[in-house]
Amino acid sequence: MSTASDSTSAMSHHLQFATALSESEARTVLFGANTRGAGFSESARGKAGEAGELRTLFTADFVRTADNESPSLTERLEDGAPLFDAGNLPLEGLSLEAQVAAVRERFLGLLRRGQRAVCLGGDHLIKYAALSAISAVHDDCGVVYLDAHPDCTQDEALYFGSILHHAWQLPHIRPERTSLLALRQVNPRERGGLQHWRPGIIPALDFCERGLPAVVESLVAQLGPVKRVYVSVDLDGLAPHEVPAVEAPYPGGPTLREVLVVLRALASRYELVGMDVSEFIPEFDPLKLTALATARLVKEFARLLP
Ligand SMILES: [Mn+2]
Repeated sequence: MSTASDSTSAMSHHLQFATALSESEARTVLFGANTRGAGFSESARGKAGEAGELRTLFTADFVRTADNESPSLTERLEDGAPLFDAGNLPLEGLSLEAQVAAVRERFLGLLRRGQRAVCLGGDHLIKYAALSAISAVHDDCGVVYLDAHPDCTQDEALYFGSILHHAWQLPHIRPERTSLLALRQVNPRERGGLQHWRPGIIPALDFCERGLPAVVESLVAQLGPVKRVYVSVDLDGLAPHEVPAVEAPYPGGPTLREVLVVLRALASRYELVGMDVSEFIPEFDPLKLTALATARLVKEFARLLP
């Protein structure tokens, strides 16, 4: 832990890969939003979070720093010319509602200008904020929700376990246009939410049992006749050996490579309007594996073309 904390002073506030000269000219805009207030899971790590021991570091800056220290082009040797790094939203001291409103507003501005928005959390609050902005701007947008968990507990309170229960009550976010990608850890209350809302589901085992082309085929079928797609990433959706620094790791997820292949296939069929990435805990990332995986996801996403 001391290693991670010691490096805070040297943290970068800008991703050097992002070389667009101004936000207005950029095709994709990255911003950090360290939301806090979505709660913590029942896991031991979650309990540490509740006790205030976690999340002292600014996640987006940790990702930027790791990538700047180990810089690279995308795998197709592209640079970051279409990507602008807009820094971090100031959210310190704001209520849960005010944090959601601020992140939603940032998404709204970018979506309305037709720019692709990428938000690094922060906790699950960014997901609800993003989806409520999507619902306000687009009536034809599907959602790919990469997560080991379904986050659809039918609960009045907005927290990490009820994000989709609330999002599916928004006018233009619909369960029949949502695909839960790599689902594999569901509790009985969440099963009740799944039975109520009936979203599309791609179980994690589909990645090996049916293979990537079949996964893409199922995604397309589940998203229905949409033109656009928004991608919401809980890092615990990925295989934890590649992305270990999350609060609720659960074995058996797809690799980063598999997810990048799926995203590439989606980009060839839909306009990808944005992405959020949440639940990264820098204190658990001494090798910076999770940070580098997150950075790669952002960089490849920024260069995905229709
Ligand atoms: Mn999750």
